[in-house]
Amino acid sequence: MRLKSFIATSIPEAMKLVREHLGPEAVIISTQHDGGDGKVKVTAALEDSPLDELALAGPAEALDSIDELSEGLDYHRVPAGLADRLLGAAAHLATADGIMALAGALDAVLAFAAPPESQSGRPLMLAGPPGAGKTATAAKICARARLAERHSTLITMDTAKAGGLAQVSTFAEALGAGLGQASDPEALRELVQACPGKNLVVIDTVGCNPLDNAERTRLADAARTVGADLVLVLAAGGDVLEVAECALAFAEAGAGRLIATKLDTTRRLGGVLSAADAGRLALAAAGVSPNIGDGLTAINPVSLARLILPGAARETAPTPLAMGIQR
Ligand SMILES: Nc1nc2c(ncn2[C@@H]2O[C@H](COP(=O)(O)OP(=O)(O)OP(=O)(O)O)[C@@H](O)[C@H]2O)c(=O)[nH]1
Ligand SMILES: [Mg+2]
Repeated sequence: MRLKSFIATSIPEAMKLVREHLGPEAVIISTQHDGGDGKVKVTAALEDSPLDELALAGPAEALDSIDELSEGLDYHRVPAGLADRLLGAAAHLATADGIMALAGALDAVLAFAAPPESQSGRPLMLAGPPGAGKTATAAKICARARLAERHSTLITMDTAKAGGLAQVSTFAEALGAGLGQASDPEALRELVQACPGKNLVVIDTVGCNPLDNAERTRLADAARTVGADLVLVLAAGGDVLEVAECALAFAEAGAGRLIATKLDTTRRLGGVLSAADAGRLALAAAGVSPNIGDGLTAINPVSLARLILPGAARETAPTPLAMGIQR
C-alpha cells in the first residue's frame, strides 16, 4: 500500500491532487485542517497488491489506527516526508492497535540503540550545541553505570567555561566517578589511556556550533584520536528543519547515536524524530528530568510510540513512568 498526503486550499482541490497523483483507485484515509491558514490535508492510500490486504488486521480497524496515527504525527509536527514513510510502514503491519502500529513503523523507519552505558568498550564522547544538556547527560550516564555497579571516569573537554570544571567535579564526586580534564586531543589521549580498561569513559565536550566547520572538525578530530563513539545530545522541541540540519552536521562529524534531552519540557517530538531521521542516528536514550539520579531513560519504539500518540503525549509529561520504561 502506498500512502501520500496532499495539502490544498479546499477538499475538492485536494481530491483533485489525489486523483492526479494516485489515480482513480486511491482511497481517502483521512481529511484534516492543516493549521490555522484554512488549508486542508488529505491522506490517501493506493493498494499495490491484494496480498497487502492480507497483512492488515481488517479494513475498518486498520483505517482507524492509521487515522489515529496520522493525527498523532501531525500534532507532533513530524515533517510530511517522514510522516508518510511512517504511515506507509504502519499500514503494512497486522495490527489495529495504534501504538503497536506506530511502534512497528518507528522500528522500521528509524534506528534504536541500547542505552549508551551498556555498549562497546570505547569511550563515549557527548557532543551537541551549547546548552543541549551534554554535561547533565554525561553525569546521568555515570549514574546509570554506577547503578549497574560499573566504575566510570568523567572527562571534560570544556575547560575554558567559567564554572565548567566545578560543575563536572561536583557530579563526579557525588557519583564516585573518576575525573579528568583535557583541553586538546593529545591530553585527552593520555587521560583515556590512563583509565582502567574496565571503566566506562564518558567525555563531555564544549558546546559546538553545528554551522561552524572548524568547530565540527575539532570535535571529529578529538573523537578520532581516542576512538570514541560520538553521541549527539540534542534538546527536544525546536524547529524540525533546524534540528534536522543540526543532526546532519553532527552525523557528518561522526555521530552515530542520539540522546534526546528535555523531553519533559516539550509536548512535540517532531524535532527528535526529524533529527534521528535526517542524521540517520540511532535513538539511544532520552533525558526526562534535570535530576541526575533518574533523569535519563532508555528509549525504544514502543515507549516512543506511547509518547507520540494522542492522550499519552498531550495529557501527561513524559516521565519515565509514562514512557513505560524500566530504568
Ligand atoms: N528539564 C530538563 N532539564 C535538563 C535536561 N537535561 C539537561 N537539563 C538542564 O539543561 C541545562 C543545561 O544543561 P547542561 O548539561 O549544562 O548543558 P550543556 O550542553 O552541557 O551546556 P554547555 O556546556 O553550556 O554547552 C541545565 O540546567 C540542566 O539541568 C532534561 O532532560 N530535562
Ligand atoms: Mg556542559
